[in-house]
Amino acid sequence: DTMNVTVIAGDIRTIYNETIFAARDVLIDAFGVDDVNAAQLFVVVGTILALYALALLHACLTRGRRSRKDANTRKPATVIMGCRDSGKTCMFQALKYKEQRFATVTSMAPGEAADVVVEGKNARGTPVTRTNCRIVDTPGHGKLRRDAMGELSRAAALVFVVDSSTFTTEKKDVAAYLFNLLSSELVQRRRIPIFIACNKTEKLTSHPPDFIRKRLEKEIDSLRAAKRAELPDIAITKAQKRANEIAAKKNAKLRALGQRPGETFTFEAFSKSTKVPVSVGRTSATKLDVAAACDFIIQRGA
Ligand SMILES: Nc1nc2c(ncn2[C@@H]2O[C@H](COP(=O)(O)OP(=O)(O)OP(=O)(O)O)[C@@H](O)[C@H]2O)c(=O)[nH]1
Ligand SMILES: [Mg+2]
Repeated sequence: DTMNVTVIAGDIRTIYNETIFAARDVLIDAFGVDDVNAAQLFVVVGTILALYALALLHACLTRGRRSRKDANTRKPATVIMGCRDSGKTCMFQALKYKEQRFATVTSMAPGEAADVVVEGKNARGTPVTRTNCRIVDTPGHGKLRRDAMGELSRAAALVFVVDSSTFTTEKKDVAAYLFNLLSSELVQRRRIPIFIACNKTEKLTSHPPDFIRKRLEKEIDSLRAAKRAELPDIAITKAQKRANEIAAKKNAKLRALGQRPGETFTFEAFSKSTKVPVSVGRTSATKLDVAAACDFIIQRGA
């Protein structure tokens, strides 16, 4: 290793000397300066200036982008989440335009609307119209899940869309996504209300919301047991071991979903102990039948 370092240091010195001599040659040709020290100073000052300019440029470019993004992400919103093709973008369009304006393709980035007018019923059943609702649509593809989860920090409420017609084959994916949300610190600490929208219910092949709720409870129950048995991280120092223990304890508590080990998971029991409101309803986004989601936004959304 020491030998390698020496060889690399030698290489760097050779390159440096060559650069200086090349610069001196340029200086001689251009200005008639014939001095190695002057050339050396020229190269060093030039390099520092160039690096400084690059750093400045980078700072300017990224700061603009970040502040623009922050300005949006800071505003609380009703966030639409769920697996791919469940109908999130169609739901977004039904809420925003009251029509399906565009044919949808796989969403690659979150979409946002700040001026949505929502008509629905309040908790007492009285019809209410709310303007300026902020709604965010997220990508459902597994590889873009991180982008979707990034919107969680601004979520005042979550609409979790499920495709009721493909549910039996997709239930593992759906349950895993929902489990991540229910066991997330943000959701439990802020008690973010969740509406599970069983979508595409006008299809003959779709399953009723009650069936979906029961199956999800069963799947989440087994996920809870599996996750509890996960191995702890490897620790080298005592401090690391202690930190791991604290993290593991906190995670175990979040993942227990507010229930004792022997207890079977139900959304009702989860809501009762964590104070996170969870409700289930039916929608049909392409048929513009999203009343259940509207009521939820009126009562809990942003
Ligand atoms: N029959 C029926 N089809 C629907 C409904 N909602 C959405 N779809 C269809 O489901 C497909 C996917 O809809 P999208 O809204 O793009 O799904 P998405 O959840 O945004 O998908 P990603 O952005 O890839 O995560 C489209 O072909 C829609 O036409 C519905 O209520 N009923
Ligand atoms: Mg989409």
